[in-house]
Amino acid sequence: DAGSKHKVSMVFRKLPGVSASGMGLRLSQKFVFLLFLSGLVTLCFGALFFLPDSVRLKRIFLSKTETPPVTVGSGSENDAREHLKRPKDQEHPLSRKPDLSLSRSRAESVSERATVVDHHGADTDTFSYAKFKRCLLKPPLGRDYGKPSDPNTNERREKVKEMMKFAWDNYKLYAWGKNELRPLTRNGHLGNMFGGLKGASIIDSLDTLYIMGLMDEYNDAKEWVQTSLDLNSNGEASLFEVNIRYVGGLLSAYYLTGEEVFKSKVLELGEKLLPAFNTPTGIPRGVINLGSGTSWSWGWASAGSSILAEFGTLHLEFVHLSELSANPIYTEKVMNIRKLLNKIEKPHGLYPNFLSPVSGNWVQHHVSIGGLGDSFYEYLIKSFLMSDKTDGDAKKMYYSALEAIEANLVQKSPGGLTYMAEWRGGILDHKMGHLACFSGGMIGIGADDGVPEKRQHYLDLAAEITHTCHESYTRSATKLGPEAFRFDGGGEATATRLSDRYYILRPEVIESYMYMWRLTHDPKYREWGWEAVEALEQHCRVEAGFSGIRDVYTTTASHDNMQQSFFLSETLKYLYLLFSDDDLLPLEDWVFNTEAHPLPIIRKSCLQDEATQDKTVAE
Ligand code: DMJ
Repeated sequence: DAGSKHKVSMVFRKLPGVSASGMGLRLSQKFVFLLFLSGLVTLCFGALFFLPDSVRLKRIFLSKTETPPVTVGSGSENDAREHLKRPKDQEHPLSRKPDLSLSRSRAESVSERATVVDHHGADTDTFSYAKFKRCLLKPPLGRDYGKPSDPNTNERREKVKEMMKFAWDNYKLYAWGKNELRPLTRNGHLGNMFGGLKGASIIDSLDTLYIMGLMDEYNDAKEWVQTSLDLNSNGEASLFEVNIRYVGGLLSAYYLTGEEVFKSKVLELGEKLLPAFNTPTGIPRGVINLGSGTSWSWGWASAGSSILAEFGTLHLEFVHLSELSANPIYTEKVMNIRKLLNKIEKPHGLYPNFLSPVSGNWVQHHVSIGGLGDSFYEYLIKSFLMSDKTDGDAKKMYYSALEAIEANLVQKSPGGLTYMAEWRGGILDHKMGHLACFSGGMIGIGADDGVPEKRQHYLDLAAEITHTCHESYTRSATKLGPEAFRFDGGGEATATRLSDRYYILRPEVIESYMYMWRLTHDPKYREWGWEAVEALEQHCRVEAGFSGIRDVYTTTASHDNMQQSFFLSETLKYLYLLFSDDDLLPLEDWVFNTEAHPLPIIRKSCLQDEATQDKTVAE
């Protein structure tokens, strides 16, 4: 407008050597000005190369060409993709052994380096799938997809695969693209846990389908991710649930298959979760709007608090987001949570379930290894294991937490059953939730890194807890366990309240069987797993899928009409692994997130060695 034009001419009038009329610069001044301008543009453009990959600006200006995976050993991931298209009876893509030798010849290094330079230019920080594969100790799918040599075990494994196919086919038929299948009414369920994100059962199933060799089904799932997984939703999501199912599911699909689509989707989603950490302490709130980034606490959480098992169950996935994006921000966010928890005063060494994201203080003194607390402890030991045993803080925090748990919560019933009670400001509630049954497996996988004099003790404790959880199953009419069982009021390992009698296809007891099998090879764990298969078939299988039941103590089933996505991601995966050889997703290379999505152990020294080799060759 006229006013602003006048203001501009006033400004120029004040500059020495500049006439306001027609901005009459002298030729030499114009030249200097243009030189300065082009210098500035070059500088800005150059600076883009130094920004981390995840910065949006960089991606707009320097759109990266997708790097086809690099040839490793006898095969390549491009070949693998071809194999995915073959009929399902044919070879499973990762069955051909990758070259896992770390001492590659110089010639190999040179040829690989050439590929890296071609596609990534100078960006040596970019995640290399080929490098990651070389740093694994074993092939992810084993010598023969973990096929057991014993025919009886193999038959059981095939049965589990059939259950997965049945659950998947019905989901596909009646609920495709929705979050869960409602098997009685034969329709889909969206719910409000994922902020408008869809396809939870698809994301949760990707890795299970893949390891079972259900390749047609896996390809359908992958295609849905490519064409229909829309991350631009605008609803209120549980940060925890989106992280463990979507972030975890996409991460493990990427690590297993090398398909770029999973990586780009998970990085896009990861960015959307970051605003949840914008609180005075950096402790995220439980609910986040994925569109606007606003976050708040659950209405039911006392005094606007955040939940231990929610903000304490981000570590594994966020560290991997940093790995893949080469952006440290994700690790910084979870390390900040860790720092605060490490520093804060803990009653009797215990971690209460509610913490204020504003003051950083505990809000209530309720401690539980079941719901609200559970996976926080799991992620401590798994962070240590996933860091190739370098994360000393996680190790220290885990073993001191376990000591406090043993001193305050672990109890023995009159009938000789070991269980984990809950703690309310010093008063024990003699109840154990189904969720707490994951702790058998957790204590088992942590046994070996405890102080030498306690290792056997931890393994025994893990076995005792798993035994108690098995008892909670055998003491019911359906041979499935209730949501919570008690050790008071005359009962032992049984639910005394009507409201605790349901079973919603949860995995925790079977999860502990799987770990205990891997650790001890005691055949009873496979037998217990088989009992669960029979019970699921008898009481939860309906015409169009699997459903939870309302009362485990009666055989006249009342179904809840819900096939939970964790049934496909956890319950059936753990059963399948239980009846497989140990070389299917070997624990030397993989840790499972709390939704049973396998994430690889990060071998920093191996990855860095490789980086150094690449650099030397380039010089
Ligand atoms: C799953 O989503 C995860 O295992 C979580 O840690 C706890 N609850 C369910 C399964 O029961």
